[in-house]
Amino acid sequence: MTDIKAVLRAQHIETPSWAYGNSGTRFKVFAQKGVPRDPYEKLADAAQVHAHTGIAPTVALHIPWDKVDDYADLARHAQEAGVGIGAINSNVFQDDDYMLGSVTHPSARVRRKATDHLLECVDIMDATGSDTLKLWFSDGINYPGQDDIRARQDRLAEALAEVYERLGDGQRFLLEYKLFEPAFYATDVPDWGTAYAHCAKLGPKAQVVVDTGHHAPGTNIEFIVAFLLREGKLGGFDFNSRFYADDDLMVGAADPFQLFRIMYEVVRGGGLDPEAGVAFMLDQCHNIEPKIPGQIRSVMNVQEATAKALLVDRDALSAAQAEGDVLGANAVFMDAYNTDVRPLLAELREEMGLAPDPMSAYAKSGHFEKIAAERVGGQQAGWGA
Ligand code: AOS
Ligand code: ZN
Ligand code: ZN
Repeated sequence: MTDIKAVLRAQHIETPSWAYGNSGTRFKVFAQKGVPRDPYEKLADAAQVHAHTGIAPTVALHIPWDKVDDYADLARHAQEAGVGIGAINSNVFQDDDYMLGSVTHPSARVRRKATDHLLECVDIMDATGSDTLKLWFSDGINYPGQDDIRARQDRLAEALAEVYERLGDGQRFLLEYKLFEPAFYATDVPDWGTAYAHCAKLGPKAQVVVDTGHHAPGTNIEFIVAFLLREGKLGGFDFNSRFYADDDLMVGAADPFQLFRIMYEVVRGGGLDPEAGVAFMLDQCHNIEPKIPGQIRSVMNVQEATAKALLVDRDALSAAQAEGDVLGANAVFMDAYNTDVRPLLAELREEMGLAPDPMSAYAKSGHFEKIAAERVGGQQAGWGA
């Protein structure tokens, strides 16, 4: 039988630097107390999440939001704080130049500028020791006929190939897809199939990242996860919750059952094996809730769903499936989902030398009061966004 606690101890959930900054919607960004003023302070906040959960040892950076002069120094600082640098997220959506796209833009000059930024992100991976580049393109068109859909695919393929060539040993890129927004008529990487096709053509260092908020309502995300894992193309997740669009709410908040179903396919496909290289990242914004507790709660939500997925009695499930016992198979699945795993996780944390409840431990730690007093003028997550 699987040693569930050992698997849960080994699971790593990566928090994003931008979750610690001020955020909001296009209507209003709400400034909160104690928000980091620079990338160093974001790392310090991420270290708090790791200190209380024990399973969030890396932080994703976003360039240029986390731009510093010396990335090696930033990585050293992270290590001192008790965390490592995770995925490097590129940004080819924020400059005026990118109004009509970045790597798929009709102008060769803009495409060059965008690709150069992606290559610069690989330099930053070299300097920080990060092994993952995350690519999300806001590219697309708003009106039929605005640009040539097929030519844009050619331009995308060309840029991806150049970045792929630049990757060193042990480095990879993850290509993210998104149904719509900011482009509304035709997005250049709208779905997992498009991302998969580009990655499959390039080779093993190109994989797909599934952002759970980037699908049409009703999409069976766990099917996508099962398919990509089977093909060795599931590079990781950007976890969050959605009710309507790309809401970036806390993972597991809107639909914990969906998260369980996703995690079951991860377990079933061997995706928790560190060798599988599946990165469990959060991509969230905490517009109205406090940020560090929001991240702690999110890490716990992923952990709870993972524990439930590990509890599925695989032998009983296989037997019921083989017999065509529809209700029996479904019952095995639901039994696991309906199990309260919180006592198990509290026990696990105590075995790891942590407080059983990370939320109350953080609240009692006095960290928030300290940063609220010390930090004045916190940064916006996506400055200028
Ligand atoms: C955008 O919708 C995506 O989810 C990206 O992952 C994006 O790169 C991230 O939000 C940081 O900019
Ligand atoms: Zn994302
Ligand atoms: Zn998104």
